[in-house]
Amino acid sequence: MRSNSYIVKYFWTFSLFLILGFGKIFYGCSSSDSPFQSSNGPSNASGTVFETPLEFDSGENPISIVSGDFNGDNETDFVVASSRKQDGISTTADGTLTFLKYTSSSSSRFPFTSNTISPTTEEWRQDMVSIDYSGDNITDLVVTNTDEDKIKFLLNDGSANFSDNGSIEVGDVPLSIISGDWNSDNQTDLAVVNRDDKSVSILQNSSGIFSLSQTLSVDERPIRTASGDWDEDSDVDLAVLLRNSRQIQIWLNSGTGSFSKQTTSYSVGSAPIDMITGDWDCDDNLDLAVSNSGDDTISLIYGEGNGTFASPVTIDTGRGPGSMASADFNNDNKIDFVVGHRFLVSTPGVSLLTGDFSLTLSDTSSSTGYASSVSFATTTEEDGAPPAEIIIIDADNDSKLDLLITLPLVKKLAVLFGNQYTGSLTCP
Ligand SMILES: [Ca+2]
Ligand SMILES: [Ca+2]
Ligand SMILES: [Ca+2]
Ligand SMILES: [Ca+2]
Repeated sequence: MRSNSYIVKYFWTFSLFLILGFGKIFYGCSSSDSPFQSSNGPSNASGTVFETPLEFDSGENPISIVSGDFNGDNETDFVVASSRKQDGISTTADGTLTFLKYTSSSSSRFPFTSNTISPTTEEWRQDMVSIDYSGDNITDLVVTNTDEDKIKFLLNDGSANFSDNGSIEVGDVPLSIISGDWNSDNQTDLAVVNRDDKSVSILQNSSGIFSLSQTLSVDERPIRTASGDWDEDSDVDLAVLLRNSRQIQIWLNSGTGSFSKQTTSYSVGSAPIDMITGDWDCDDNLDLAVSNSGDDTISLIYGEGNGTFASPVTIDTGRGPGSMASADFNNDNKIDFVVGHRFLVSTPGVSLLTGDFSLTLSDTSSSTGYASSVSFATTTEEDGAPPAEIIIIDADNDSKLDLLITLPLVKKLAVLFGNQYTGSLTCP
């Protein structure tokens, strides 16, 4: 299978550069996967809406980041997973976790101390969720073991010591995982997007033991799934984003965690990458948003509250949009978007894979409801760096929303403290 299909070679100032393990925002080698080409470098705007990035070492290829209280002190910590690592001109499985523990005695602007947790056996951990799957009120981890077509359970003893706690087979090349309570029994279940066998695995949790309850056949390569109660009947439904047909399929829940595909699907833009859910217009109906890397747009799909959605609204964003996150930065009860951008800067003989991120704020005077996006640097490195995942959180409790952005190419976690908007993470 697979690992070779992830290798794309770029020349950067005469040195061979290998980019891989980028499944979060990068898929395979078909022509439509080529990053956006540009002659302009990434944004170097820094220190305005957000403070200048602070950057912390986070393993060889940091992609996935999750939050949770992993040591029971009622403070939020973070875990970053390094999916794969460089080994000469190829890559190998890694799976190293960087645990960032909130440390009240720290005098750092970002008061977290880090330690590295190496896996027993190196694994390609492309994605991860933080959930209490065992029901002991301690936050555990579940990771995709992408090269072995499994997901793997890492049980937390309450002091952020994670032990291998079994695994379960899913489909071919599981690249992305989400959690939710599919059968409303107050136990956290899982859904796994399997890229290469065109399926989503539904896993139900019974007292910490998971079993495959359904496999959603989605006809072609899925990229993302998102969950929410689209029809407002008090059970959690799913949406599945398909890459080639640029469609979102809606799967409604019977109430027992059995999902059925709706006949209506929704079209998005070119080369969609990421999908998130939230209530963008704060009307209590959940909505969806998709980043379209091929045409530099975001598709907003507003829910009607009955399992159907309005025709997508397209808004422009910067070059090569990928991972997304949402919150209300400007406190107008409309949700705003932070989008990671990944693109190639090409000059004769040299191509540089780089990126930045943008903030798109709500603006009721605009026909789309949104103002033009504004781009910022992800890193203090002159060449910039493409984001993998973005978390919005108020990390320093000053009511201004901050960003955590994983930067695989420069092997850092960037922390950008907000210094302009006193925002809120969700609708009031
Ligand atoms: Ca429902
Ligand atoms: Ca809504
Ligand atoms: Ca807003
Ligand atoms: Ca803050």
